[in-house]
Order: sequence, then structure tokens, then C-alpha cells
Amino acid sequence: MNARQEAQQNGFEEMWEKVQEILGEHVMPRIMVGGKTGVGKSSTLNALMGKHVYETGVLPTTRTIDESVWETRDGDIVVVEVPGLGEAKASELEDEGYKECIKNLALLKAHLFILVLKCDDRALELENTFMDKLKIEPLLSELPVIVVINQIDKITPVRDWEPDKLNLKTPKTEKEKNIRLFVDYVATLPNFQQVHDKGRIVPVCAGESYDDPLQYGIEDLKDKIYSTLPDSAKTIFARATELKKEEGDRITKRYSLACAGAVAANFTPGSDALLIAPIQVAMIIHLGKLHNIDVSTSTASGLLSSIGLTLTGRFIAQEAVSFIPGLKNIVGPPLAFGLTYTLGKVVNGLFAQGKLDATKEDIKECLDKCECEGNFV
Ligand SMILES: Nc1nc2c(ncn2[C@@H]2O[C@H](COP(=O)(O)OP(=O)(O)OP(=O)(O)O)[C@@H](O)[C@H]2O)c(=O)[nH]1
Ligand SMILES: [Mg+2]
Repeated sequence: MNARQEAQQNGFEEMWEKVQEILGEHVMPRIMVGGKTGVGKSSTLNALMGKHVYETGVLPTTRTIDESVWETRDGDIVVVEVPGLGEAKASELEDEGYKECIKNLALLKAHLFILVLKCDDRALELENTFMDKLKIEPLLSELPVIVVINQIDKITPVRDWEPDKLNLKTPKTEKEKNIRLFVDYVATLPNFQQVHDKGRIVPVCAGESYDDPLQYGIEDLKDKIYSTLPDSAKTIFARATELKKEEGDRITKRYSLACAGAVAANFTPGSDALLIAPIQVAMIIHLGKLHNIDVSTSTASGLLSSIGLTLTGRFIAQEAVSFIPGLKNIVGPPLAFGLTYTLGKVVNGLFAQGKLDATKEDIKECLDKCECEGNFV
């Protein structure tokens, strides 16, 4: 390695470290779930993940507060069940034992709490008291809460359940009106108002199995969870719940902005491409993570140069900046953003098809698709 190459390598490593710092590590989403027995906690989780992971049934399966392990791990998501809440009475939450239990929950460091209710159950004293307890436990008071109102299919009149036609915004049928009444009722309970204000009360039908065609609201719930999770947990959640398009877009935008920022702060003429390359490599690796593809730094660099060449060619023609002498000198933040953005779209498209060794034709095809969808900036 000569001195120049070494300098480049060092620059790369330095930038690489910075990128890692900015973008943080990926962590498994940790979701705390609670609610009375039989409301559909397990069914809701199964519906979210599109597979049967958790036992469902008419017999109680929620753990008691004496059991020490409350975590279940399905590959990608850690679910922390609130022990004993299933059968407890509101007054029991005042017991010393339960107070201890809530303290222990705080130590499990969940990112989010999903409280599941059953539509039509107006006896919500237990849930209301539990929400109160969360507020006073310092480590849990900031925990974001999503309230799921499940089993809306069972609300009267039970017979007409047509989830495709359900309109809860402007309810007209008796069923729509009854569901809406219940949602509004929950929203006015003292400890639920804040959740309502944040738009986090979600009516759903998890259905009788994870792939029940009569489900309702699961995609909406997924989106709410996704947007509530911290960025560090988003990629793995999106991978587990097939939200790859949204997360692919988020990753791409974020790294494109990082590239534009790096270029804006760069005063060394002609070195923009060198500066943004590590960020683009990091983006490719991150997108690999989303699609469960293990991408090494060298594979990502290879992909970057093959896509980069095709891309730069098109961009230069398109932007009519014919004075740019090739890849080495990309001018300005907008072009850095645009190039990286399109690169991310192409890589996301390739990875979605499981293509790591993309041919020129694959790349062109993906690029044409991006162009058709108006993805050029
Ligand atoms: N019709 C209908 N049935 C549902 C729905 N959600 C759950 N069920 C059924 O209700 C029963 C209880 O669901 P579970 O998911 O096991 O409830 P749980 O809250 O996990 O119960 P425990 O773990 O015992 O506390 C099962 O028989 C589910 O098939 C729904 O939206 N609609
Ligand atoms: Mg269960």
C-alpha cells in the first residue's frame, strides 16, 4: 500500500467510525405486552409477525408474578409479558409484591408497552390502575404506550363482520357506531387520554389465527409500533414484520442526508466522492441487515462501484453537469444526496430480490424501475 492509498484507507476508517457513531447500533425491539387473560395478546403478536409463535387458546397462558422469566424471544423480537396482570384484581396491584414486580419490569428495559383490551369490556379498572402504576415508576413513566382494542369483530351485531368495508372515521352501520363508541369511551378514561392524544389507541381484530383473512387494523398497528420504536430497533422490527419498504426508505434517506452533510462540511476540492463512499458502504450493509443478507465491507464496496458507475453516468447526463470529471468529483450536497438516495433505492430493490451478486442488467432494471417510480431527486 502506498502513502496515498494508506491515507485514503485511514480516511475511510475514520469516516467509518463516525458513521457508526451517527447511526448507532441495531438492537432487538423489546416489547412489553399486558392485558387480561384471553383478550388476545398472543393472537395480536402472531398477527403482527405473520406466523404462529405464541400459544393461543381459551385456557390462560399468561405467566404468574412468581415466575422469574418473562421474556420470550422469537428470533428478532423480545416480548416481555407483564406477569400476573391477566388474572389480577385492581386492588392487588396495590400489594407490595406487585409493586416489586413493576420495579422489576422497569429493569427489563422495554422500548414500548402494548396494552391489549377486549372491545366491549368496560370493566377497565385493572388497566387504569396499572397505567397509574407505570406513571409513578420513574423508569417506566416515559415508556411509550400503545393501547390495542382487540376482537372488534365480536361487537354487536356480531353477524356482519366485513373488515374490508369497515369505516370507523365516519361510522354509519350499527357495528361501526358501537366500535367507535367503545374507542371513544377508552379515550376518555383519565389514564388513557394521553395515549389517545398521541393517536395510539388502535382498534384491531387479530382474528382466530395469524393469517385469518378477517383481520383488521394489523398494518396500522405495525406502523404505529414502528414509528414509536427508537431508531436503533426499527430495522429489526421491520425485518420481522415485513415492513421493508418503509424501513428501506428511512435508511436510504438518513444516509443520503449524512452524505449531503459530509459534502457540505467538506472544504477539500475534489474529495467529495472519497468522503461519501464510507457512508454509502455503511448504507449498503445496513440495507443488507434489513433483508437478512450478511454483507461484508468489501462486498458492499464492490457493489458500490458497479452501481456507482452506472448511476454517475446517468446522473451526469440528467443533471447536465458535463464538466464533472467522473466519480472523483461529485459537486455539492444536492448531488451527493441524490446519488446516495438512488443508490439506496437500487440496492434495496436488489436485496429485496435476494440479489447480492447483481449483474449490470439487474442494476439497470432496478434503476429503470426507480426512474419510473419518480425516485430520482
Ligand atoms: N374472533 C376473534 N377471536 C380472537 C381474536 N383475538 C383472539 N381471539 C381468540 O381469543 C382466544 C384467546 O386469545 P389469546 O391470544 O390466547 O389471548 P391471550 O391474551 O394471549 O391469553 P392469555 O395468554 O391466556 O392471557 C383465542 O381462542 C383466540 O383465537 C379476535 O380478534 N377475534
Ligand atoms: Mg397468551
